Amino acid sequence: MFHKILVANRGEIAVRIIRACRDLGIQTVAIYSKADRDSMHVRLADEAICIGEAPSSESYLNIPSIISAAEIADVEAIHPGYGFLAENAHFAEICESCQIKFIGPKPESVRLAGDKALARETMKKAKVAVIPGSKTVIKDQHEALRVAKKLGYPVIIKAKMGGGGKGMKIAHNDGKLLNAFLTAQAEAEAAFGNRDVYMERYLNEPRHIEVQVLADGYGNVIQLGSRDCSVQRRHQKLIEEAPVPSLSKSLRKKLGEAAVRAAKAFQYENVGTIEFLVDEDDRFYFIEMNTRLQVEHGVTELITGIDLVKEQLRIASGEKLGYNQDGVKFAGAAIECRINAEDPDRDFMPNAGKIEWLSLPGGPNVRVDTHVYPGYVIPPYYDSLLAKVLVHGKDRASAIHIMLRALREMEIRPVKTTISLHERILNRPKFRQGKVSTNFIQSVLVPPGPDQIAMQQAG
Ligand code: MV4
Repeated sequence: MFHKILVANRGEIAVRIIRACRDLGIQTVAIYSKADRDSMHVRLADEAICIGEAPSSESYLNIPSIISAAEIADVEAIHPGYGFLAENAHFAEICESCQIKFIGPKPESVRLAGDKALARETMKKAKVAVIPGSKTVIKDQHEALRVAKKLGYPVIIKAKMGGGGKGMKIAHNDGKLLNAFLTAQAEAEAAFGNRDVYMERYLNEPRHIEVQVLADGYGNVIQLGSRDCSVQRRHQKLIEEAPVPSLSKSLRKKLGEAAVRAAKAFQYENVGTIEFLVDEDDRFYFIEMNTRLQVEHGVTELITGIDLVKEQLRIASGEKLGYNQDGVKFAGAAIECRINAEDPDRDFMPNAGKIEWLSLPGGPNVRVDTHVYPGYVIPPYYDSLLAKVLVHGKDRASAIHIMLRALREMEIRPVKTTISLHERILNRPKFRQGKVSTNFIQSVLVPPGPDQIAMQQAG
């Protein structure tokens, strides 16, 4: 096992990784930007190195600075967390070339999963269903028309190097296709530096279901059940839960088996997630593989009792999986609510500033993963996630009640947060029935008022 690792991240996930390391007796080195000087992860780590100015490009995305910090602190490995460089194959390669273990998959797996068009072809070979679509990249508008005609409308155009919904464009007919195609190419170029796009038939009202996989360096691959991430706004997940409710036993089994086949096809190592869409007829399709620990990993931990960050560290240090598939037992239901510093009544406008009052929920079956504390000043430079509230109940109905109790206990003043939105969602009959699609959130959100529309129009 490692003696000392560098945590190349910030916020709640940096705290989460430091805690797992401390449990395993591993020394930790935090990196931080000047804006994060007073952050919790800096206080909790054994050592901390300031690596640059507040903007991510000058700090948490600055590969030379991070590698220099790792060399100075003489660490054996780097944990990238999620976001930032967690799925950057180039960074993983640089770590390996500097004899620093990247705590995650091999760079080639990151690269293979990162090319969404190539990933589809890899899945077909592994007999994992993909959504009917183009065999490769769509080279021009004439080909786009041909492929769309063959698929049938509506179609969705996606960036080859995209993910998480960025650069996706939906077209409902030939008239809309050209603009969607050209816009998707332009957005892909701007966001990913690669304009290549591919096309799929668009699934209306799908459920967004993902399966957690765990793979060691000796070919052992297991799956740790499913998570439902359908409650999301503009591809930002708000609520996640495990297991997925209202799934038949056979569909649950088929999803798990498909996820293991997919991980093997990517020659995967470490913790990863296979994302599927499930249509109204319970047919499921692979859409992406995430080669990182996810924000929502905690709900899987709560129903399996497996600490995924510790498993990452064990696998990266060369250990075999501590479990086989039969050894994984599932118990109860878990739900996570993401508490963001955003105002749901003002179109999720982010708000930064000082936390003057903070009361966090607690008690039986409640877990809060957070980096905030009374007096903490929320910086405006990074994502708006303040805390994750996770609960575990004997079943889904109990988990919902425990979550409502926890949210009622929670107060962060004067910051506007998503706490009240979560209470609204959890009280919706459709959510309680346990079968919401990715369109559900629209029915909960407050439509923007005339002043907001005016503000948006004013830009
Ligand atoms: C789709 C889809 C419907 N049809 N693909 C891709 C990125 C992933 N995170 C979500 N993605 C989707 N891909 C096909 N062929 C629906 C989604 C999707 C979604 C799309 C638009 C708006 C919100 C969404 C939320 C979850 C899934």
